[in-house]
Amino acid sequence: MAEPRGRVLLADPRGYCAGVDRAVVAVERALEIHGAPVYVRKQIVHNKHVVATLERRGAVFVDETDEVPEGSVVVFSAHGVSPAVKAEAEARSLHTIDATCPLVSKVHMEAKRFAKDDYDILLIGHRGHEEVEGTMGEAPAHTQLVDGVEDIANVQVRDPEKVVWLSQTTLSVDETLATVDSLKSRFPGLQSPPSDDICYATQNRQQAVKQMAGECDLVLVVGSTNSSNSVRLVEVALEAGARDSHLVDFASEIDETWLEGVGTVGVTSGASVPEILVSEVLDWLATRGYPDVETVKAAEERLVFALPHELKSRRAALAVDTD
Ligand code: 0CN
Ligand code: SF4
Repeated sequence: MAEPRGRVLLADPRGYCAGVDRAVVAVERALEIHGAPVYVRKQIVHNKHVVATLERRGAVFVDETDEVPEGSVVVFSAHGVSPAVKAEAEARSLHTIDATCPLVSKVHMEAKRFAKDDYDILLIGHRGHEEVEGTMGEAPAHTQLVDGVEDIANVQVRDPEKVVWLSQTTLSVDETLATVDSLKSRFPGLQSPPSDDICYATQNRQQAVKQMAGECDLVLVVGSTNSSNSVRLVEVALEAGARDSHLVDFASEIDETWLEGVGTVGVTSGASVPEILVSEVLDWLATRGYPDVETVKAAEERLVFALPHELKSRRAALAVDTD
């Protein structure tokens, strides 16, 4: 064992949220029920390890439904899909299992409702992110994307008293509030979403990082580079006072030089990250002089979502068959 060099602060909550757990279990159940291959449109969640593990079990990840053979089973990812994608899948007679997180679906419903009432919708989110593409697809003619304050000057609305902002679920809370403030200076009549679009999991993981960042010389965030909520945790850590912070997919990506002069290491993980990857980071740190782990708790999470209904009814049907 190495000479003691310091301690670890471990964020709680971290890792899997209810929507990710449901989406990953949905693919596993689909494989059990239908057998391989089960097609998945886009990464089921934005995590390299999760995708590689499901691939080994027989999941086939595709970019678009036109890559799925007619009549096959396809799972839609946790980030959601536009109505156009659902229509394409139907046209190809695909058996779809919709693993869209219910909290993403909630934002889709809001977009539909405000579009029906003929509002202009300003969707705050990251250009090109799958969730944003799905949400915008609900009401393309009514929705404009605001990807940071730089986009605000280009926004055009028809009636400044009939404008609402909505957002992607996995943004930085503080950055989004700043964007909303700037939008409100341009459109004082701007309305807010009926409830928070940034989900509980995103908020809680950011809160836990904020609580520990001021004490940390280094914050390691486990997560993939295309995972919006994971990348945000690095930014939040630095903004909240961590001296240094890095995103790693695996313990093997940690650079020994990051530990130079480091007494306290913060550790957390994004909402799409299995706990095994965090355990491996803690083991890696323990063998390098950081064996003591103290938890920093920001919230208690108990939310669990039921599986997509397509799986529930299939399982029910199978159970009846075997009776
Ligand atoms: O990492 P994720 O798959 O997705 P983003 O953070 O990039 O949105 O985490 C699950 C979130 C959802 C939906
Ligand atoms: Fe749902 Fe939030 Fe998890 Fe995304 S991060 S899957 S919105 S609970």
